[in-house]
Formats: sequence, C-alpha cells, structure tokens
Amino acid sequence: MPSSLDALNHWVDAVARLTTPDAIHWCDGSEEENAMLAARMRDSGDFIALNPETHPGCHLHRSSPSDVARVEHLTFICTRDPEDAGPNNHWMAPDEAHAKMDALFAGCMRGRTLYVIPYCMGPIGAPNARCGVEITDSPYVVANMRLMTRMGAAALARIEREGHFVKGLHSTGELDPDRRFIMHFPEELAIQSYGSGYGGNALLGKKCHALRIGSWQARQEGWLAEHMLIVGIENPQGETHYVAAAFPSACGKTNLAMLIPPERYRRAGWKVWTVGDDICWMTPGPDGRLWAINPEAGYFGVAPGTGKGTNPNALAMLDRDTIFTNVGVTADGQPWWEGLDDGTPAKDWQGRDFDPANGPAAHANARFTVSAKQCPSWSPRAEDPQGVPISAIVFGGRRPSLVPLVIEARDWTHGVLVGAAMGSETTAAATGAVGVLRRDSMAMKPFCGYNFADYFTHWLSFDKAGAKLPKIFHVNWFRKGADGRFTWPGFGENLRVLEWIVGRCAGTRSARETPIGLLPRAADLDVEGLDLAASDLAMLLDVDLAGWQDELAGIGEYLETFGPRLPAALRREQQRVAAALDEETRPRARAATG
Ligand code: GTP
Ligand code: SPV
Ligand code: MN
Repeated sequence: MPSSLDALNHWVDAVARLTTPDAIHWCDGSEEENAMLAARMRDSGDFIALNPETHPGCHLHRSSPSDVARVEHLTFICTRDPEDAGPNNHWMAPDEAHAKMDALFAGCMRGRTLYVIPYCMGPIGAPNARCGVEITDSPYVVANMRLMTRMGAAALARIEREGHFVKGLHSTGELDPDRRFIMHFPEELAIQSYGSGYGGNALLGKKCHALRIGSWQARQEGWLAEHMLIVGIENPQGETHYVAAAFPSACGKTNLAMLIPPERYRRAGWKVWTVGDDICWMTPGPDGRLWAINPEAGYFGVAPGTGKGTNPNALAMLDRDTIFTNVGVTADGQPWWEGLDDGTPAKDWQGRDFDPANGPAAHANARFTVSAKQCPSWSPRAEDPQGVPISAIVFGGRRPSLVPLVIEARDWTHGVLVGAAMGSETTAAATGAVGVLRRDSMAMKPFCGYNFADYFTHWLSFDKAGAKLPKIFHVNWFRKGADGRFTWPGFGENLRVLEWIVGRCAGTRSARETPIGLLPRAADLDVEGLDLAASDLAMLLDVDLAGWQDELAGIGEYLETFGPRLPAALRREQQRVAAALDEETRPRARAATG
C-alpha cells in the first residue's frame, strides 16, 4: 500500500527537479536543527547575534531595503473564474500564473539548500487545525516558521495520517521587486511565492495559508478564517469572556491581545489572557456558539511603539530567543526601536551609523518573532483543542474623525454591515502610501481569498436557528482632537471599553440607542482615574448625524462596487441605517426652517 506521504515525496521531487538545489533538508523542528541553522545564518550574515547577556538566543535580521512589507499589488488569487476572486483581489488565470512562476522558479535554488517544512496551523491535536508544507530556500523563513507554527515531526505525522496538506513553494529569488509575486491557487490548495523574504510574503503558513487559502476552505466548510486577535477578559468574579477583534494591519491587535489592566482594575482582580494576536479560526460548536482557535504558535509583532508604557507584556518576552527584523541596535548589541523606553541606537535598520537625518532607527514595519509561550499573559486555554467560546466580535480601524470610541451593532446583520463598512488609514505593514483612508472590510481586504460579496453572504449565513452568535461591536482608539493628538489614551486603558462590551454581552451594562447602533452614555463607561476632559469624552461618544449621513452614502457606493453578487440583505441593511439617520435629522431640519 502506498504511504500517504507519497504525494508529499513526489511534490518535493518535482520541485527539486525544477529548482535544482544543492541539498535538501527535511525540517524536524528540533533544538539541534535550530542551533545549526542559526550558526549557518550567523556565518552568512543573515543573522547578527545580539547581546548574549541582555538578549540570550536573540538575533537581528536585516532584510533587503526594498523588501520590508507585504506587497498587495503583487499578490494574486488565481481561480478559474475571475469572479470568484472578486474586485477585492488581483486576479490571474491559473495557467498564466503557473507559467510565470515556473519560469521564475526554474533553477532558482542552485547553490542553495531546499528546506521542507511540515507545519500545523492550530494545536496539533485540534480537530480544526490544518496542516501544510512549505518548501523554501530561506533559512530565515525556517527559523520564523519554527516559532510561528507547530513545525516538524508532529506535523509530518498528522499529514501522514490525514493524507492532505496545503502546498506552499517559496524562494527568495533575487529579492528583485520586479521579479516578485505572491500567488494563491485556492482550487489546488497551493501557494507560490517568489522574490521576497519578508513576513506575510514568505512565511506561507500565516497570511497565505491561514487567511487566503483558509478563508476559501472556511466558506466551503462553514467556518470563518479571520484577521482577528483572541483575548480572554477575566472579571473579579473569576469569569472569563473571550473577545475576537479584527483591526487592519498595524492597528492594535497585538497590543489589545496582551494589554495590562489599569492599576485600579488590576487591584480589583481583572485579568487579561492572550489566546492569539493576528489570526482566528472560528467554527460553530454543537452548542450554537462560535469556538475559536489561534492557528499560530507565535507572534510576528510590530516593534516600533512597543514599550514599558504601552505593551509591557510584549517587552517582557522579547529578551530571549527572539528574532528581530529591521530594528536598530545599540552600541552594546541590544535591539532598539522608536518607542522603546531606554537606550540609544548606534546602528539603524540598514546597518548604517544612526543618523536622524536618515529617518528612524527602526523601520516603521520592523518586527519581532517570538514563541507565544513566552508571553506573560499567555492563556491556559490557548492550546485547548476545542478552542474558546467567543462572546463578542469587535471591529475597528484608524479613524481620526467621525467614528465614536465604541458602537454596538443592534443584531448580526447590522454587525456584518459594520464589519463590511470598516475603514482605516493605511499603515507601513504594506508597501505604498501610509495614512490614506480606505475601506478594509473585516480587516480582510488584503487577506480574503475570494470575492468579498460571497464573503459577506457567508458571514450573514451564520445567523440561523439554534445559533448563539456573539454580539458585534466597533471601536476606534485613533480619534484625533483639534490638537492632532489621539484623544483616547488607548493601550491598557482600552480595558475600560472592553469592560463595557463584556457587560453588554452579560446584560449588565446600559446603552443609548442611536441610528448607527448602541453607544454608552458617558456615565456607562468607567473613566475614573483617567486624565480625560469631559468635553473630550463627549466628543468620543457623540454621533455626528450629518457626518454619518455622508458616511452611509460612501458605504452604499462601496457596496455597489460588488455588483449583483452582493447579498441583498446587506444593501437593505445599509438602506435601513441611512433611513434611520434621515429620520433622526428631519425634525431638526424642520425646526431650523420653521
Ligand atoms: P499586524 O501585526 O500588522 O496585523 O498589526 P496589529 O494589529 O497587531 O498592530 P499592533 O498591535 O502591533 O499595533 C501597531 C501600532 O499601533 C503600534 O505602533 C502600536 O503602538 C499602535 N497602537 C496599538 N494600540 C494602540 C492604542 O490603543 N492607541 C494608540 N494610539 N496606538 C496604538
Ligand atoms: C500584517 O501585515 O497584518 C501582519 C504582518 O500581521 S505580515 O505577516 O507581514 O502579514
Ligand atoms: Mn496581521
């Protein structure tokens, strides 16, 4: 009887014939292997050892200066029918994409080692976990995948048992932005990535598998693959509610997932537990609730802005066995970035002597890669094969104006509209302009592996008999005042908003009804001890009706771009909210004219 690993062996042989590596290495995920690869990278210059006293086991990697972020314009969904990819994706015909990629991959591993990385997304024993194999010629990718996934022998054993896996092929190629593509073939459960060594472009288990291919499979199989953190909020009575939150790239997921409660909350007994910081797979359970697992085993987090005052939990895990990418370094070999509380940079992220005239010491999208187990707030439920039940889903983005601190959707359909309508200013996590407001539905614009119209239909379909769905909310930590500064203090203080959210789920907190949803009154939010003027709080909780009328018109235009495939229920919901706003403004208009 042929082994169920035959398919894997045949594929590795075929890739080796195409790419002609000097050697093939099957990764087992062991300590010895990791030490061997780190030594190899220190020799080649891919890794720079950091100060062994202050940062044992830590390395710095400097990527090519033109390869520092995801490349959305070079990322494609290759389906037979372009309509299946939708207007939210770049599309290429599978045959054309394969021909292009075969030409790039031909002979590209000459002089290099081909690494075979079997990995599992999700706890190895979880029924909803999924396996993949990434072939790469980058030892840096191997070292990162070892921290970010369950990689090696156990994953290979699961693949052998299940007989199927997602095939990911990656080569750093020449790191030439003109010879760079990230291709997805959801109908073949395959990914091909060439010409980048960076994060989401190269660690194929993450965005390529767990979100783009994952979302495609989730739609077929009735679950959700989302760009969400998962956090447990434990109240002083010892009850823990789990919240899943979707914010676009570099908009606060890692920070919210590991927040430290404000002093007074801590003393009262509030605790926060980190389950995941970037990706969430949710499946309806037999009890009708949504149960979530974090498919990842580590964090690939934004370094700049991570400091004692903002995210001390993150800082506490970054002093050992961490890979830093594109940060600066101090004279005594410690990693350094803007927002770190102490130290001074000697070298910048490109290895030049630090000179403020050249810009910040760390690249704005500089990252750390670290095992989740090192996080002080790591949840005891993080490895639970059943996952955790979700009480609330939260959407949010960077909205300098208009959008209040927090809104509760009135029901699931309204919540899906709130998620679909999400907008946010772009960040350095992807190449291109930063600070441009764009729609980013459910924070999945760069990551949904199929047509957003079908994705909205899929979201709506969860609202059926027997379902006990989470409440849906929208938050905005990024509202700016007339002084151009963030009005809300954010970070740990965000627990005050989460407390209201969890209280709404438990039925213990009140709210006022508005045309755009339910909002706390100033008295409903605990702001004791905050340095926040009453007028600022009023601004954060105000609903600017005229501004929202324009916003709803913009949302309507955005929904129109999806054409007839858009679910009618979503369009009706947009019309309902628009009509409620018109209704609310009518008496005032009459009073003004009469
Ligand atoms: P990805 O890993 O790219 O998906 O990003 P993320 O959503 O995990 O973002 P992260 O938590 O790393 O935050 C990105 C940036 O936003 C950092 O520079 C943070 O300091 C900043 N940030 C996070 N939370 C807050 C907040 O509550 N208020 C403000 N003003 N800034 C925040
Ligand atoms: C993001 O951009 O949302 C990230 C980093 O989390 S990457 O792995 O590059 O996608
Ligand atoms: Mn992300």
